[in-house]
Amino acid sequence: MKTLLINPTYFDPIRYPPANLAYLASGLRAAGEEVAIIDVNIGPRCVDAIRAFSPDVVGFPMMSFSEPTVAKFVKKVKKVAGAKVVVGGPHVSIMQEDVLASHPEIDFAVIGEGEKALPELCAALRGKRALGSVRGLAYREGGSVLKTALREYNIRLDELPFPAWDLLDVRRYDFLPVVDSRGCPYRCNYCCVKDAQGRAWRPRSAENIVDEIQWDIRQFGVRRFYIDGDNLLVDAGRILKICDGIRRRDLRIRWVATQGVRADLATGEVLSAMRGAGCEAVGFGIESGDEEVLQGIHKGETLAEISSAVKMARDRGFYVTGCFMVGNVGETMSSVKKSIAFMKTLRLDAIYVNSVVPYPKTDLWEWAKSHAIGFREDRAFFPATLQAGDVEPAFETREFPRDERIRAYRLFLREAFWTQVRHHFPRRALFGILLKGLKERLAKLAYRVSGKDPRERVLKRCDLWRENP
Ligand code: B12
Ligand code: SF4
Repeated sequence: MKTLLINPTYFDPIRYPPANLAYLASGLRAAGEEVAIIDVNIGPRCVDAIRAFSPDVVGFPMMSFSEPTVAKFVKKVKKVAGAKVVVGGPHVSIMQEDVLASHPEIDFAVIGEGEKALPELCAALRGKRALGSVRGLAYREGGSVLKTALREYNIRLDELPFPAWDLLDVRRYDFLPVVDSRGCPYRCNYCCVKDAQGRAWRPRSAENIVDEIQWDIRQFGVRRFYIDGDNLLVDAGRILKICDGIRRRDLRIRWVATQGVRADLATGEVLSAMRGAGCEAVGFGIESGDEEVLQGIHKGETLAEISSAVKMARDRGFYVTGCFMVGNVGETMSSVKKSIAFMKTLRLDAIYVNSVVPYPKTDLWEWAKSHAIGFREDRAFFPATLQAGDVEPAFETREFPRDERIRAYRLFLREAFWTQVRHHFPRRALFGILLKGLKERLAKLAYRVSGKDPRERVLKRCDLWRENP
């Protein structure tokens, strides 16, 4: 059985290799299945490749924000290949059988991890087992959507084969991801990882991670990596061992941990070890500069912990990034001003500001359903999370009405921009910030005029996306 995996999620200008699909492909290969991957970010000529491979099954990953994009791709793929279509990924694990109910053109939905479920589905399609025996599967039968027993999040990550990067042209990407763990025990109100990957933190061993990095260097000549996991530092002993392994094996890599680093877990010892092992950038999800808001969103961190972690990282020469949110539970214009004031004290190298979006089934989503005014469950606002333009807030509250939310968001963006300019002046990075600011402004203008995400141009380059492929 031939399975083709297609990455429909578009990025611009950085290219992130699809770790999800590389893992799925290695799972399929381990089960003796034939598999190929197409990334629409890389290969604009997909139609010929699909016809040449002639797949029996085509798989797409689906996030909440990419649901409409995937739905459109599925229709086109059906025209070109006529294969069975299966979707998986965070949005599917969260919405489960609802995904099939909303998209008649999709045949199967895999809920949870796919490395074992996908080969089992292929076996079922070959008639070797019953569909009903594949755990974590939603499928159609006699006009209704059925769901099998859920699959537990219990894959032992060290036992998985390394991601099948050989199926992608790795030279076309900026770096390779290393998925260090799955699942998260924390309870941030806006986060869906508990449903997407499970509540328990499942780490890979330090040795297994360093083996993978060494294998990537030997096989593909790659020396730039990023940590693609949610919680790198939960076990301080493990991260120290990872750094020690990188140094002892003399791997000479450059890597970044711009996500997955919690400020409350970032000790001086851990940060020094990371820096010594070639880590150049760390990023903190700061979210708010108001202690009460931090508590309200169950971040489990204090402003003092954040300040201290950022300072320790700066002192060790990291490029330090920080992400903030505007409009969370309990937020008002005055708390946003506190966030701005806090942001200015941190001397961050790069600052990202997002207008809050309640993703399905998160605590924030549940809260918004009962407390917020004008909460739109239709998810049509998801493209807004891509920072493409001035964001229409997903909801408003009496204490923080819509117009004020927009004003606060714009104010934060402006202050973040000038804070970065002042911070980098007169260093070379200043040029990059100014260029980024200019590009963002043009993108916003295009967004406002056309109502379309300008970064769709990545999709438009792809022949499968264009009408009548
Ligand atoms: C790395 C990462 C990124 C990276 C790169 C993403 C990439 N494509 O490689 C960057 C930094 C660019 C990024 C950006 C964003 N991200 Co992000 N990201 C992640 C993160 C931390 C890890 C994803 C990953 O690679 N996991 C490792 C793989 C192996 O696991 P997996 O994806 O779950 O895949 C498994 C299963 O889901 C399943 N599966 C997946 N796909 C498929 C397909 C098929 C056919 C099958 C059968 C099974 C299957 O099998 C896989 C193997 O077991 C997740 C958090 C998380 N833990 O999932 C957030 C996450 C996916 N991101 C999220 C968001 C919101 C964003 C942004 C919108 C943030 C923002 N405000 O800008 C942007 C969107 C950018 C864009 N254009 O897509 C949300 C999505 C929520 C949702 N409901 O959809 C998540 C879940 C974070 C969260 N806590 O809420 N992200
Ligand atoms: S935001 Fe990060 S720390 Fe918080 S629950 Fe999600 S994955 Fe865990």
